[in-house]
Amino acid sequence: MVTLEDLNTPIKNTWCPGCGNFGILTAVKRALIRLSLERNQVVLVSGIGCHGKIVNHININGFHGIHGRVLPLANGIKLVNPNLTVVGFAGDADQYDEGWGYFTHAIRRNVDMTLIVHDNMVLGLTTGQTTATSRKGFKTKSTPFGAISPALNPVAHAIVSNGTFVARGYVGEITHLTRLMVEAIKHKGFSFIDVFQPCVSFNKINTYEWFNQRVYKLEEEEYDYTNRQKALEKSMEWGDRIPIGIIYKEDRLSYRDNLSHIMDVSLTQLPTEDIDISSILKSMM
Ligand SMILES: Cc1ncc(C[n+]2csc(CCOP(=O)(O)OP(=O)(O)O)c2C)c(N)n1
Ligand code: SF4
Ligand SMILES: [Mg+2]
Repeated sequence: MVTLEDLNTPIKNTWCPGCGNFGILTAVKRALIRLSLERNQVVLVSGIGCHGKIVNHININGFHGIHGRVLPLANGIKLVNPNLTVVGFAGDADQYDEGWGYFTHAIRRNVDMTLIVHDNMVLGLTTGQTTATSRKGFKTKSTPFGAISPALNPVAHAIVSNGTFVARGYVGEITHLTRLMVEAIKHKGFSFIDVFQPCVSFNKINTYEWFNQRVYKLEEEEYDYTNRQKALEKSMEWGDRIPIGIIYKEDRLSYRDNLSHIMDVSLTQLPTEDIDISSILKSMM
């Protein structure tokens, strides 16, 4: 069984002191240990941004991909080797700006993987510009008069795109976030968690203090996450009170399960000895 020490790496961490990414890192490690997953059963994929460095700090197979392309990479890995547990880490600009199209379709197809979005409502690595989840009026160096468009709502969008596991977490609630990650990874189908992850350097509005004053746990109220209509309503709650927890969940066949009539073995199990690709390679020269 994997221990916390097994998961540590010697790579120097360059996140700013107090960055919300540390909370996500701790929660993921705890979740992987709680699920008793062995290292060779898991693949982590990340995009470009401060969040993307997370794969450097977990001693597990990791693919640091390109900006906005966490989902195509993660989906490909899962489809060729369905025995793997695949977890993607994306930033809000990464997923909700550059990677938005992939988001909708991975949800709709119900690919069996987990997507964790580090939602700090800003481009962190590029030192502070607005993203699709920056609130209207949010000022940065490149938008000194404030963002002019309203923020999109990824949680509501995931529900209307027929998502089967839609959740929201907050790094200020690490035990709760760990539980969410455990449930998300166990879910058979596409599981998505939007995680509030304060960027202490470039988002001085959506701070720990800001979230602490607003965030509440759905588990502490009477809430039925299997009711889609109610979930949509809940996903739109924003202001003095912002819910975290599983917002919507249902069971549905995953993308690959729907293809079982044509894919009874994984590509990684097919024999390769008799395959000769030299003529294909030649045609490309
Ligand atoms: C294809 C491509 N477009 C743009 C960039 C420039 N770039 C680097 S990181 C980044 C986004 C960072 O924001 P976010 O995804 O929110 O991650 P964070 O740094 O906040 O974790 C961008 C646009 C890039 N590296 N590649
Ligand atoms: S710039 Fe923001 S998101 Fe990036 S490491 Fe620093 S605090 Fe974290
Ligand atoms: Mg960001």
